[in-house]
Amino acid sequence: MSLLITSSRSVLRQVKSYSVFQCPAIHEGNLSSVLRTLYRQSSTFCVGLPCCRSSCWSWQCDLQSSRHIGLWSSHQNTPTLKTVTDVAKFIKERATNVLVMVGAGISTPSGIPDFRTPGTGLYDNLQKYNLPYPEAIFDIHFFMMDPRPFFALAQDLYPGVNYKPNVVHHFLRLLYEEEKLQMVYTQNIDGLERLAGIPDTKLMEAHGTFATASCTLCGKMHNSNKVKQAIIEGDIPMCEATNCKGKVKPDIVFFGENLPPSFWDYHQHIHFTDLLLIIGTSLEVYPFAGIADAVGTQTPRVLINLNAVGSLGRRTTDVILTGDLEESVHSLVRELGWEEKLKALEKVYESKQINEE
Ligand code: CNA
Repeated sequence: MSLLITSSRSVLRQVKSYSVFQCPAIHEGNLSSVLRTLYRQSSTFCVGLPCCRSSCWSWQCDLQSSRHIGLWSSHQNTPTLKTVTDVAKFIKERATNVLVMVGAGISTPSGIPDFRTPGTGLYDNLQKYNLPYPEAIFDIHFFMMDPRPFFALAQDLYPGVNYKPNVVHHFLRLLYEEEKLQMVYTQNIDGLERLAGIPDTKLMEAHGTFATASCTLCGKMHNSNKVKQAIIEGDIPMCEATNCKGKVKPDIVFFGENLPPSFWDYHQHIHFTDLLLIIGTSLEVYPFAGIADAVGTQTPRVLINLNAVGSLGRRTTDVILTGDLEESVHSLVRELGWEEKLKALEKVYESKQINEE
């Protein structure tokens, strides 16, 4: 079955003369809500999306489910958002697919330094590791020669040992609970999004994870608990495969290594994104930073960061909330009227921790 879902009459007029789209059934209505139902029910469908020009029309194939999704572009009024109040109103009333990009900044309130903040950033504090240059700590060629600096950092950063999620992580979880979250794309390797309870299906750890580990020579997967134990005890985990003397590394993506293949699924997600939320990143690391520019020009982009970064500010649909990100997130939560819900989530997290100890 093929379906066209659109709320725009002009799209309907155009689509009838556009022969690629064979749409025996046409459904008008709110895109996001109809789409969710259809995604479960139909095998093939095409959708009307808020985009601007016919040059944006494209066909996409959903590889995971082999369902063909025709993407149809049309104009749709996007309100101009200026303040945190506007952003909250948009999330409450219009958004069901908030795409989130986060970086090291969101973990600074948990006590983990980011990379580049002068003075407190990791790059300014790596002297103890005797590195030839700061980025060497995540350089695969350097790691093969001397893995000790990385393992010393990993010992400190291991998820669930020294650090816990903060208000930003809990807010992301709340977006999920409120059925507003499309996906969190994180550059962080500290695992705090997982600890906050964001499920795998909603999380793309673009720069890898400590949750799995494999041999840097033969690629054999290793038991992540054993690897964790070794690293925490200050040992370097070695491959257990016969005749392999490779070092085992948590599946963190180093400079010079490929990102997980599913990272590239963002090309499909962005067609369904109502709002892009970017928190605590300098947007300097590619290809991750490319997501920010890939979203449609009509999609509001909201940056919560100490300062403006990347191309944010160049589009009329951009909102930039500078300053301390914890404060900005608190005021967004306040405007959303979610303060009590957030507190409840934090409490659940704390009591779970106590029970596990
Ligand atoms: P980055 O380049 O260090 O940028 C962080 C951004 O956050 C900067 O623009 C800061 O101004 C901003 N920021 C920091 N603290 C605050 C605050 N309290 N309020 C407002 N803004 C703040 O880090 P990116 O994530 O952009 O760089 C990508 C690297 C960093 C990825 O490869 C990560 O793996 C890597 N990294 C991760 C962690 C972690 O897992 N927690 C820590 C350090 C580095």
